[in-house]
Amino acid sequence: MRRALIAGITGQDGAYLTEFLLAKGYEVHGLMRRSSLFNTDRLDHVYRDPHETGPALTLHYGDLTDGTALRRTIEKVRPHEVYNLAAQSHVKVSFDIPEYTADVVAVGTLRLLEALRDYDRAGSVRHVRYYQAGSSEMFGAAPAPQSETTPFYPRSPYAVSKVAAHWYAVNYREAYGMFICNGILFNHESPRRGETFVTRKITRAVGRISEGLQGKLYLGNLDARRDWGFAGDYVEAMWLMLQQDAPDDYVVATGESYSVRDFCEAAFAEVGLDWRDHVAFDQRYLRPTEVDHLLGDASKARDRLGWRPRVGFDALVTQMVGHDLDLARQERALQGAGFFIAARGAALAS
Ligand code: NAP
Ligand code: F7E
Repeated sequence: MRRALIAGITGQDGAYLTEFLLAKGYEVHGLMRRSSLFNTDRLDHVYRDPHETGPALTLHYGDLTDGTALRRTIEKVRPHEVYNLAAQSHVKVSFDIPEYTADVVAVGTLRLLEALRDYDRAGSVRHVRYYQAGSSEMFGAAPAPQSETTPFYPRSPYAVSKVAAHWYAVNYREAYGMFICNGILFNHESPRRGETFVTRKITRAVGRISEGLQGKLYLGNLDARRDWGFAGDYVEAMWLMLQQDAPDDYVVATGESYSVRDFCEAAFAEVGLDWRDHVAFDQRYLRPTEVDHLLGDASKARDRLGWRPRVGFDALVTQMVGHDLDLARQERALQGAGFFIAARGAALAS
């Protein structure tokens, strides 16, 4: 049985990748941060009591800031594949906590690679395959469309840290012959997306406004354009990269871009509302440096991996709004039964 270790298993992509690997028969291990509240909501539906079914999914406490625990977990799990999805992944927040972002995203990747370098033995059964979660944010101000040959021009502490992680990964591949792939993934979304990323912030608001639970939706820059795909499609590309004969780097994207304004229009239209009646500007959501236009050219992934996105922009919006409308209806029912529902995250500018 193949064993995979996922750092960042509790995140959006971690949950989809776990489902994908379990369906392929993998034994999945995840690295999870200790939290004062449970943070496994995205995984609870795939978790099975090991006393009843055997250990298909096992969670281990760990943190990319703790190199000793990373080494110990790798020795214990003895993975065939390692997926590094762990990150402080919010671009705007990275301007508020740049040192922490660098410690997790850049140095955290280095810690994991160092642990693997010592564990890995090229040519032996130990030869581990490693996936690094790179980002289109690394292209930043580089003109669209962006491909594997586009030079990086990062525009945030998050993006600078991802560029460092990317080059650590390339260097360890070249220096030590390790099987390392960088995925350069453009924005990918889903009903499991964190609620402070713009797509989910919009679809949550569409649900709540249409159910009378929220007044306005406050946003920043509506002109930014993104290449938005579906997270469930993108985890397959991660896995495909690790199944090739040789390691390489790949852009993963849909090849279409839309503005934040386009997303608002489509999402409010799903419930028969005009976005202009409900969206207001708040400069708190602007970033010190913005990324204006990301549009990916994923020809290499298509030609070499046979990967294509299945879910397009319209279907993605429909799926996310449908999910968040159901959630808002549940909230309204709870409110009707006398439960207090807090407007989550309202005090945070992200
Ligand atoms: P996400 O939902 O924010 O998940 C991030 C994961 O990293 C969570 O499991 C989080 O744990 C974990 N994490 C954060 N800090 C950590 C630390 N110090 N040590 C260990 N784990 C830590 O992100 P995502 O959307 O799934 O994205 C997955 C990866 O792809 C990230 O590296 C992200 O930067 C990158 N990426 C994302 C996109 C996108 O559009 N989604 C595009 C390109 C690249 P908690 O649950 O405890 O917070
Ligand atoms: O912003 C604009 C904002 O936070 C998208 C991460 O997964 O994808 C993500 O980073 C755009 C930006 O994602 C609001 O200014 C307007 O131009 O949803 P976002 P992101 O910054 O593109 C990349 C590929 C990653 O790697 C990252 O980990 O939307 N925008 N108004 C807003 N954005 C937010 N969050 N909130 C607003 O109110």
